[in-house]
Amino acid sequence: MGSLLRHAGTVTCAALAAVIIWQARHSQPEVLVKFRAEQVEEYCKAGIIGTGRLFSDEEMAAIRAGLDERISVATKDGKVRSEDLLNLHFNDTWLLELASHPRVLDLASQLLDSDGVRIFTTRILSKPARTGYAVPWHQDSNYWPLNPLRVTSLWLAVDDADAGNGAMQTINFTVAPTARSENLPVEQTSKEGGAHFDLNIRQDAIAPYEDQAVTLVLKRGEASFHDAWLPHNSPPNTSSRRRCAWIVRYTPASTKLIPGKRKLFGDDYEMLLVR
Ligand SMILES: O=C(O)CCC(=O)C(=O)O
Repeated sequence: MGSLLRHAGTVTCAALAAVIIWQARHSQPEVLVKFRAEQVEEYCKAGIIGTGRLFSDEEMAAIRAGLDERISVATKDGKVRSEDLLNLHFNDTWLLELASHPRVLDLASQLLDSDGVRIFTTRILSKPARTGYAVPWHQDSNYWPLNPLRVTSLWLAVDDADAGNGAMQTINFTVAPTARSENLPVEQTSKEGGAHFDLNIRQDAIAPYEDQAVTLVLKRGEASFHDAWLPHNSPPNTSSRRRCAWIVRYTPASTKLIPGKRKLFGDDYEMLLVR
């Protein structure tokens, strides 16, 4: 497994132990088809759960090739960064099928405790080697005008992800219980912008928890699901390795968009019912 580095400050024993426990709990040789009851319980407690291996090496080779192709087409003219490839599934059947993979929908359905599942958004967030951007501390809940605001996000590692190449870090609900249902104070860093992170948790609000952040070290083909309210970030990728993720947000069938709150989600925004 990759080495553990802390985003800021030194490695603490608690943080190191948290990562070791994370890795031990979430690695298994076979692909995961169903969460055990204790995994669902852990998700409810912590706001995040690892799937271990979600796709086989063979499946991942095809997924990676398909995503690489989309990245190269979408970034060809240099107008959009590979971190910001949002909602391509609306015009791409292959991506819609990937987002609707039955194994993933079964797992999302378990975590949402809902037979019916919608795709809310998809994103390819591929941090190129050396110049990959940092994602600031945020809660997704701040961005999403949904009622009820129940979302689980699949984060599939398309490349190995570790602290060296900008893996995601989380502050679990066990550490910051108020974050479970409240937005921590934010500062708006720029005007609202589609794929950009502009509602960052204020430094003074995140500081008390930062030394207990967990780095999600995942091998290609492994994944995690996180809750909409979970505080998370990721450092820049200054390494020589790319760090690419395929991210899909799922809601229960009953969740509705509240139109007019954010530009990206207009009256005609479609939350596709896929199960
Ligand atoms: O991939 C990352 O570094 C951040 C992803 C993220 O913010 C999210 O999935 O909500």
